[in-house]
Amino acid sequence: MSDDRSRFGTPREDLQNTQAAEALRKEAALSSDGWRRETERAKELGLEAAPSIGDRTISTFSRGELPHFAGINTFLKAPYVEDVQKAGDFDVAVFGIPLDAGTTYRAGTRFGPQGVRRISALYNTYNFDLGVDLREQITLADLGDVFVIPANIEKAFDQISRAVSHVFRSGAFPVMIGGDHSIGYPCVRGIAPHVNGNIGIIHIDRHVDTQEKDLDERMHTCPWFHATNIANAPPRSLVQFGIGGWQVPRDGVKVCRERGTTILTITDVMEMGIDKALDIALEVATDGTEAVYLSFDIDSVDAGFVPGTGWPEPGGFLPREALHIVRRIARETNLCAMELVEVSPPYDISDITSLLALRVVMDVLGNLVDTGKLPRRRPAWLNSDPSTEPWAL
Ligand SMILES: [Mn+2]
Repeated sequence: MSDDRSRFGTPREDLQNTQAAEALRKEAALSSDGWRRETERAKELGLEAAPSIGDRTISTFSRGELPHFAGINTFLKAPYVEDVQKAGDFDVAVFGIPLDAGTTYRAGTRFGPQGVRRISALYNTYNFDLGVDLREQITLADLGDVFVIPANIEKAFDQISRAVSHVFRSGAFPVMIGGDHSIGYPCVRGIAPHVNGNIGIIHIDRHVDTQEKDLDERMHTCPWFHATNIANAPPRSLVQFGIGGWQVPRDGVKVCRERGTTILTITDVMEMGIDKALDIALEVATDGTEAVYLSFDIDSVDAGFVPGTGWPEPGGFLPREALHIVRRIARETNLCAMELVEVSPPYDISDITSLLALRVVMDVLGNLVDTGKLPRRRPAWLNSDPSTEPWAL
């Protein structure tokens, strides 16, 4: 019955140029070599399956992606690369920054990396609409977590800058999973000395995060005050997208006004249309810069979708708007690294906050692959041996 072609459909003429039609064509062109290597490796390390198992790609011990509910949850079941000296052997290096010392209300972001890794078991490496398969097209490592110092935020910052610097200079594309938003400053500080030229920062958030201190320390309300003090991360190249509501401290607003950062509220984005707003954001972040850094705060999304965060605020982006935003950022900028912050699993429900955070990261990677930006050649602006050590800035 299934071979009776008289029962098959034919693609409609008027749907030849849809994303779905293109997705079907792209899938046919993808390799399956990575998958074959993974199943061979699983059999070698995890034994041939019992004789009663018909599918001979299955092993006795689970050693790869399948089954999704089994195994040890690294990010997307990527290899855990214990030796960080090997970071540069991979196109993308994901690592966690489990810090919540910078939170000022709900804590719990120290469990953010674990939450995102756990739910990442749900995904495979292929995305239908993009027509990409990360396993076939790039190499991905999970480097584990930075050893943060929970009782001393400045020492934690030094550890974070050192870690980010190490990964960044290796040439791998760094993905940092926080952690609260205070990590934005030490992450940029770890990158800045390695970029010959200026860095633009695209900050997706409901909060400005630009005050000098909060509760007498450099908390999660403060990263962009300090990051934009770095010589090659000027405030004129900082875009703050989605800001608004009842949780924006006036001390931070004053700094934005004085330094001339570019802010677009949710209402601005709605009124001008998301693509026009993005045109402006991309222009500000790329004008006169060599590379763009993406800081995505999960609380930029409406509180109804992201209960697992420190300062939930109603009225933010819808999930598919968030995905559209990162799609365009990945496709249209010279993205050099990203951070995903403020996922707090103790407040989450059914892992939905972690899942959206994961999706944001995955969509950035997928769009970088789809546009040929990953795997990347060593960028001309990348300086692996700067005269300034980042933690000394
Ligand atoms: Mn925020």
